[in-house]
Formats: sequence, structure tokens, C-alpha cells
Amino acid sequence: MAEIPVVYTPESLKHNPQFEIFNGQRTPHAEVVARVENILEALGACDFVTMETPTIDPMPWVERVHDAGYLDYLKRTSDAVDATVKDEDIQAGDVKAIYPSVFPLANGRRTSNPVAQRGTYVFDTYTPIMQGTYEVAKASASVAVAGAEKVMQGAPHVYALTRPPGHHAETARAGGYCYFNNAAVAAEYMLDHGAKRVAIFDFDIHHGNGTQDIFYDRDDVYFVSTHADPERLFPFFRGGADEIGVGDGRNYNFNIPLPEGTGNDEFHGSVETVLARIKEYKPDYLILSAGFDTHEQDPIGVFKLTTDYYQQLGRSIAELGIPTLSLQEGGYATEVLGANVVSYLSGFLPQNP
Ligand code: Q9C
Ligand code: ZN
Repeated sequence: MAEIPVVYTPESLKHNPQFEIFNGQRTPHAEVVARVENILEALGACDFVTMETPTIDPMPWVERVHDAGYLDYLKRTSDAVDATVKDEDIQAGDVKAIYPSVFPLANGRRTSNPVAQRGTYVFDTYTPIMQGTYEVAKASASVAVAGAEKVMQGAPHVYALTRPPGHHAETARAGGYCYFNNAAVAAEYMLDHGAKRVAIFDFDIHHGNGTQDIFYDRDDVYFVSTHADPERLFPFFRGGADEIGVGDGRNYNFNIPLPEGTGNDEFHGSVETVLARIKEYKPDYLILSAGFDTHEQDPIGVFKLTTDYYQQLGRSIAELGIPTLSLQEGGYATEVLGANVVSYLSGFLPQNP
């Protein structure tokens, strides 16, 4: 039986963001531990996966992707959360966390004030920094790098259970539940080990603004994204079809915004367009930013894809014949997330005649 290697770290279970601030209100956080627990349970009942935990230090490639000032800020801040947030300032039972309050003006002025830095290095009020956040982001990036290594060693398809997710993290800013951009880190690892061209197809319902930002002026990474129209959904300020890249990167960024209510057939039409473009690019490797918040039951999504559809998606990707690394991004319908991942991965298995 063909097997699909899965890379995963128990470090992911330590990440416990409790709430988002939305409309000034404290609302339950969507990116919860139960997501990864549900995926692990489903994979555990699956006979075609082999599980591994990573041992690679991802920092050489994280440092290629992210700004040194940002990495320093995230490390300093997450190391000091327990000391920074006073016991009397949190509600009983809460995990201490730091959220930004003030965001930079457009005038470019910089300041080292810690309150100002919170908004300089984090772009929303959904992405808290807790004690240990830097370490768990690093562990997630190491899952991505280990997955990239396995693909480069010859595995045709690898699934990396990255949590926290990565595609909203820009060069110098966390956001959208993301701290390190795992897809970008994996791409840099591949390029550093001999790949000439890497394509990234991001099918999370949210536009991968971070990945786009990181590779916007480059032609060695082709970024393609299907997502809900940013007029309708986060991250709002990126994801338009007119964003095609700049300089060397011109025409190497391809966005397909789709309307609310998009179902299997309409979505798959766009997937076929995307895959044709990727084929033309002739990448050595294909990275998938695999978000399942396109599912019909997703509490924060607006598409209507079904669990069965993800198998068709996986199969169409596999038919390209390019070695692939799938990285977990979003997906918040916790009870069906594992089933969605398994359906998707089953599409990569050789088909029985
Ligand atoms: N209370 C990823 O899927 N919006 N990030 C939350 C709902 C933020 C999604 C609003 C969505 C971020 C990786
Ligand atoms: Zn998402």
C-alpha cells in the first residue's frame, strides 16, 4: 500500500490562544487545540499514513523569510509575557496574552516604544502572543522544513500538520493566527537545496497575504491563491485579481477571488485554471497551503465545499505529477476537519483500476 508521510509535532498542542478581539468584544478563538486533535484522530484511523516528528532546526530558513527586527520582537515578547502581563490584569483561568492596540500611521515613523511595537509587528487583534509563542511557531516551521526535506528525498506527496498556521504572516508582521510563514520557509528550504522553481497553491478561504508579500518581487516562487473575495473576508487589504507581482515577480503572483457561496463545481473550475498555470511554470516542487475553511460547515468561512470534494481536489493536484508538500493552514469546523484532511490526502493515492 502506498503511504503518505505525515510530519507532526506534539509542541503544537501547547499553543492555546483563547480569544480574539472583534468589534471590541472578547470572542472565542477559532484556532484551537481541538483542531489538531481532530486531525490526529482521523489520521490515526487511516491505513495509508506514516507519522513522524521533525528534528531539523528551521531557523536558517525562517531567517531568510522574516525580518530580523520582527523575529527579535517575537522572541523578546513571547519570552516575557508572564512578566509583562500582571496576574491581576487577567481573568481567572486565562492564559496571559499580548494583543496590539495601536497600529502604525502611514507616515513611516518608527518608534521603539513597546506598546507601539505591538502594532508594528502584529497587524490584527486576532493573533495574540503568549509565553512560548516564538517556540511553538518555530516548532511549526520545523514541521514544514521536515516535510520539505522528505519531499526532496523522493516522497511524492507529504502532509505537514503545521500549527500554528503560516500563510498570513508577512516578512515583518504576524496576523491571522500566523507567526512564521511555514509555506515560505519550506520554499526557501527547497531553493536552498537545489530547487530552481517552486510553486505555491494556497486554497485556504483566506487570501495568503503573507506568502504573497514575501515573494511579490520574485520569479523563483510562483504564488497562486483561490480565496473569498477580500471585499467580503479577511485579510481585506490583499487578494485582488489586480495584484500580479512587481519587478522580476511581475506575472508570478496570481489571485482568484471567488464569491460567497462558492460550491464544489465553481471552485473546481478555478482549480483547473490554477493547475494549468502551475503546469506551465514547470516547478520542481509544489507546496499547497491547505486550508479547509472552504468547507460548508466552517464557522468563519463562506464557501460550500463538501468533505468528498477534497478528494477530487487532491486527485487533480496529484495528476500534475509534481512532488507536493501540503501544509495545514486554516479549517475551523473542528469536528469534520480530520475527515476533510483524510479525504484530501486519499486523493493523492494511486487509483485502483
Ligand atoms: N472572529 C487562517 O485561516 N478573522 N486564518 C477572524 C472571526 C481572522 C484566518 C474573525 C481569520 C484568520 C490561517
Ligand atoms: Zn483561512
